[in-house]
Amino acid sequence: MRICGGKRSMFQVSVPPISLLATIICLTLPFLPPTLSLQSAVNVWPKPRLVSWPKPLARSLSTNFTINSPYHQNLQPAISRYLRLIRTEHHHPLVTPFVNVSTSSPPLQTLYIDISDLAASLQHGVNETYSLSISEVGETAYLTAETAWGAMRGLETFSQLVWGNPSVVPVGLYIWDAPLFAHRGVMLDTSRNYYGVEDILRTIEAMSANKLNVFHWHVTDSHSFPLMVPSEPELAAKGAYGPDMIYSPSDVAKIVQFGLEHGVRVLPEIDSPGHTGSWAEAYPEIVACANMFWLPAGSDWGDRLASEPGTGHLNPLNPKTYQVLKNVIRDVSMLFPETFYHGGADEIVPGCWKADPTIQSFIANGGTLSQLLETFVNSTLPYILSLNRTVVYWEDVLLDGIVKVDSSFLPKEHTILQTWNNGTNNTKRIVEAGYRAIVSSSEFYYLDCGHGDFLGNDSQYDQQAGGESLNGGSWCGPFKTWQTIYDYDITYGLSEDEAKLVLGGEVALWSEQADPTVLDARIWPRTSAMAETLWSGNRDESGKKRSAEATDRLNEWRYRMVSRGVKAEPIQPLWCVRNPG
Ligand code: CP6
Repeated sequence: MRICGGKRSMFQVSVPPISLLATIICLTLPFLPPTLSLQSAVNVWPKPRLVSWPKPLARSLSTNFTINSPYHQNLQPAISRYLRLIRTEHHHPLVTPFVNVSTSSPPLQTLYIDISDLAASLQHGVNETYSLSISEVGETAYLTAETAWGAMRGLETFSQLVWGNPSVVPVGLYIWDAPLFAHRGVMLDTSRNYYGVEDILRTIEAMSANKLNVFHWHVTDSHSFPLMVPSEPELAAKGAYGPDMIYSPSDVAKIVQFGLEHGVRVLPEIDSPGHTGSWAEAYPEIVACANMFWLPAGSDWGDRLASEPGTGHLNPLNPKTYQVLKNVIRDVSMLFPETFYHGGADEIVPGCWKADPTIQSFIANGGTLSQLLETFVNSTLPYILSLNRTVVYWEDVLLDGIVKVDSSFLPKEHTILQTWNNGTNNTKRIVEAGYRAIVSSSEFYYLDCGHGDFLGNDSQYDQQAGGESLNGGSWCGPFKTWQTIYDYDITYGLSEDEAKLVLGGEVALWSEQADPTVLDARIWPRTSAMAETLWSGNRDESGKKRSAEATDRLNEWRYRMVSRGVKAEPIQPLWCVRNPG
């Protein structure tokens, strides 16, 4: 029987699992000497691109270890944070590293940081390369980076190399590291359920520990409007779940600043024209079919009112729509320095627009729903570009079967499409059309599915949907394991040139069935799997998928994340640590 999925590295002595003894071993686990298996002391997640560590040597870290770096406004707080972590973490590995701790070398005193371009700002494509060298002798280690953001990545690596009490660090070590993909993100939906600022900060901190660099904030949707937009205060005042469930401008500033100090961009999404039911609390006149549910059983997708109960679509024919939306876009671009602006544009449901009388007469006069979407895009996209932003939309706007726009409405150099359907097929369609793509294929990167059916099998909504339900039903698919996420090749089937248009990927946590109580465990450690694949790939030197080898490393990393305050869920019983399979 195979219980543990790991594959030990060359240093490890494997002990075959003996099922009969399992219970006894589990009971006596805390008393066993921690010597049954051995693991490399260089256990960095995501795995660096190049590690040279010819001899398993380590030496101690001075108790007054310091970090020396040129001044940089956002790097400075990161250094203070890492200094505290490095001095106090005293990580106790699950598996004792195989290493010789030198007693003759002096303790490591200083990490010296050298940065060539201190002015580089945190934006898409910024250089995150770093190299780290810790010699066998001498009191100083060196971290060299092009930018402050690369230095932050290197500091994270350094912090993961330190373990034990008193602390030791591997020496005779050289690491060169850089990401394979520039865009490595987590999308969080704060509309279906509300998350406090602290939950978001904890998520950003854990992201930076995994070398992820984009927090895609799906802040508004049909179910609530929790963002205080200064020039449209009624949207949140009426559309949020409550006065204590609103992100104020100072909350946003705090999150953006926290992101800067962690090398994480905060990319806002104001989903429209679909997914805007909550806007109707303040402005019912600009929202079609607000709060209507499903059409009767048997109706096809084209006649549906909703992608899920409680929908609403902005009405592209009402001038007031653009007055409100442009105020929102302008304020959002002032609140978020990020140069990408996500406009949503997913899941236009024909029946919703068709329920509106003004739209009915537009259609009666020969207008089409695609023309409506084109009107909407043409009335908002140029405005977004005028604010020096690059627009991100969900793929639907170009690829949807029923309501989409002609590609002439989406300038290729200023529009990025985020794919979520049909795996790599849709990625290919996007890049073949000449657009840059962000990959969030739901079959791999949607974290929300698999924990039941929020509509309920026999609810009136489910009946009206003809038995097809959301986020738990068959089309949502099974729970995505970390291996499923790890093994996904986001550029599969693309030519070299097409692959260059794939900026990277994002996992997505839609929150119909998630809130702060489950946040950490829903995201971690599965998102760590994507983090490694996008940073250094999912294959070993021989080109084979390395998820088996990654198991023990991920287990160890998950354990370190937990001790750093992130409630990442377990991927194995502790028993597996003692009985590698
Ligand atoms: N909300 C918004 C959602 C989803 C999307 N957009 C969604 C669709 C299908 C699944 C999960 C989530 N809940 N605004 C799609 C981009 Cl399975």
